[in-house]
Amino acid sequence: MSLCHALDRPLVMGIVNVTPDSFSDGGRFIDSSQAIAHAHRLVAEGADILDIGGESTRPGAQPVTLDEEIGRVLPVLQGVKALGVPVSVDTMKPEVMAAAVDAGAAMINDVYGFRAPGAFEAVRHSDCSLCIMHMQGEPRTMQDQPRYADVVTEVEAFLTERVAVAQGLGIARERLWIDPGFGFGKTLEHNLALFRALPRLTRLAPVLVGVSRKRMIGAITGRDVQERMVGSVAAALRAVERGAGIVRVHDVRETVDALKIWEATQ
Ligand code: HH2
Repeated sequence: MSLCHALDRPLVMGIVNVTPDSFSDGGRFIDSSQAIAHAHRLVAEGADILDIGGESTRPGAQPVTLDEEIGRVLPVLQGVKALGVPVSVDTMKPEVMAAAVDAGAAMINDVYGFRAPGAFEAVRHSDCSLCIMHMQGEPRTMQDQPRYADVVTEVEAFLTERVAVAQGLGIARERLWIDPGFGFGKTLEHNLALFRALPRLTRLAPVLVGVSRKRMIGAITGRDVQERMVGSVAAALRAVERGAGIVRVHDVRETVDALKIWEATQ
């Protein structure tokens, strides 16, 4: 199962973290049965896709070993199959990608933009979709001092190059999604410039936007991480208005409601 581009409406991707240190839900779903139960809830709330992640990419987060990550992600992937919704796996590791593809993942979501040696190759011979995200630096240090001469041009150039590499390897364009990577080596100003540039980025490929509960929402609203739902829903709505095809969110029920109103009032 892959996520084809011919979407008649924006899709809501529900976040399922299987990590002890994800920034926004503090490891509440480290146990796979809890993660599976959470996934069931998100689908009942209207999630169109699930995004399962076994390694936190929170600024300052520590990397996890390959075995640890596979041990976190695969049981959850198997456990949510019966739900019948497409499942994305959020990973930077080619070995995890290959295992996820074998286990039936519909999308591989790589915040490192498939730059690890063997990453594109791990998904190439499947019909799995790919989400190619931009990140400056690496998670541990990316927020130290992000710098760009022109953030939009640089992010666009990076994504253009990655899309070309993927296509050069025979990965069909219809399988590719891009993501400017909000908060990944970016200041608030960088994030806002990229947000404004979403219509421009959609000319390259369909865009996935992940701003849910992030620091930029906190910086704008002055809210702590557990109080960023309304800000996150507003941002998701704006992202969709500016052309996002998928929004990656924690608060599925609220985002789905907001999008229903948006669609009904088009
Ligand atoms: N953000 C996070 C993780 N994966 N993938 C995409 N495509 N776009 C994003 O913006 C994105 C992502 C943030 O990760 P983490 O710090 O683990 O927090 P959470 O998973 O709770 O959002």
